[in-house]
Amino acid sequence: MSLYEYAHDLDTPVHPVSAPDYMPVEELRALQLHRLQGLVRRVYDHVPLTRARMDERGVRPEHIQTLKDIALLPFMMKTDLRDTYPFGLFACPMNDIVRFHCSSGTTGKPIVIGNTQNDIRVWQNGCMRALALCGVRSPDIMQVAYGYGLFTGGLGLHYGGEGLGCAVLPISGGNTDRQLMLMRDMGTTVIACTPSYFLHLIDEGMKKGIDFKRDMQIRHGVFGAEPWTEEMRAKIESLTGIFAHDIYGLTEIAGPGVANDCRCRRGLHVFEDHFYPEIVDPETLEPLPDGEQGELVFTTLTRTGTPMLRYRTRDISRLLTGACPCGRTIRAIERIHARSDDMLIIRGVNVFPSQIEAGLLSIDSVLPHYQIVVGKEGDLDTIEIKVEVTRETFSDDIKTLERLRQRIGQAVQRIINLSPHITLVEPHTLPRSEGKLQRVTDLRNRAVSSKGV
Ligand code: DLL
Repeated sequence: MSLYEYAHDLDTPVHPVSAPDYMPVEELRALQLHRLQGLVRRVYDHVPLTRARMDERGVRPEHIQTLKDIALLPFMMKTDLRDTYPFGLFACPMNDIVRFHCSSGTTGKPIVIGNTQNDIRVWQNGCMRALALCGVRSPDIMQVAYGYGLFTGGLGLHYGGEGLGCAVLPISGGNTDRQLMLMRDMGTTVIACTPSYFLHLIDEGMKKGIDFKRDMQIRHGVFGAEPWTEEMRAKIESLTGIFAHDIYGLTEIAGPGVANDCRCRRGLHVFEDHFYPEIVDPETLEPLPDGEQGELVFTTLTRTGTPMLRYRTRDISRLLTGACPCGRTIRAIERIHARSDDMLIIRGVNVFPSQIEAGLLSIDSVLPHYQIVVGKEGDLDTIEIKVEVTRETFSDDIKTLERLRQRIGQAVQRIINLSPHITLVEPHTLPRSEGKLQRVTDLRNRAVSSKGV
């Protein structure tokens, strides 16, 4: 059976948890409005910051009469969580909180999210639906190699897998030798981790003579928490023969399980009966029509601990138009290529790391391990891309290597319109990560420009 045919067999029969994915659209909109009205009332009554902002605009909860009226409401941002650290945006008594999660902020203090029993159930529902969308089901053995702890990846996928009746192996991130040993000995069928960590597992496995296609039982990879490209997906699938799925989410909204791609791979379906999506123009903050690219904004329709009204994610996406052939009625977003704050401005040109990744991986002998270093020579910005190439390539003569360097440079230049300096390096020489990988170093401001866990 080809991977494609297999994929098309994935979610039949539909797991009962997926029923809301297929709700008639009118019913879904009515449910969303009902939930939005309840949410706005709760937040207005219990969160002083939002109440003050709504009062300033002359907006009261009863003004929310249609879903479009969401545009009357103020936005929330990471800085609001930081400014009211740790509990200022909580909308329930502390007695109702059963678990905290935190995510790193841009300054020293993390942001703190409180979950009630209800919120944990809503989140688990999102993760179960995400996994069901991937085709994960009992009796899958699911190795959760996302970090457990304040980061939401580990516990989120853990509860999702258990909810579906899978056998979960809660190994957390790191300890790569043990990951590989258990994966092989126990016959893991589903791996959940960042795509960059999975690449590291493949790499370390190869060093030990492990061939994923021959020696492992893995059929599904549930990859997310960092931007990755279709080119990276193709690389992972061809190296391992698994089906690589894209799972999206963020701590402020729940964690993983806010959206997930389906077998059609048009984009990621949002579990919008709980997490209401909008796309806004990041400059004017005006809502954009479906199909247009902008900043992704979420409203947590059903959360009660730290509910978010119009939370600005900084992630760039668009809401897809037209029906999805999989039959789901919940809308889908385009996969996240970038965060607006990951954009590099090099010699005045806007560059996203994912564009560079797409160019690099279009060349066969390039391995999916690279680092981007942005610097300055005099007044001029410079960009160097260090990239691993296969060992066989490295043993080629200098002329062949130089030709490869040029080909890679041209492939990237075609996409970003800048000519990068390409440095070819041997396999296993660039940094690896057990969680989110930082691939960009911007020496111009002496700071590393993407974030980690
Ligand atoms: O990364 C939650 C998560 C865990 C998602 C495991 C998926 C799997 P945070 O640490 O708060 O939460 O980071 C959220 O990570 O705003 C995106 O910029 C990025 N991100 C998450 N998933 C994806 C994805 C978790 N599939 C931030 N593609 C988000 C691209 C992603 N970026």
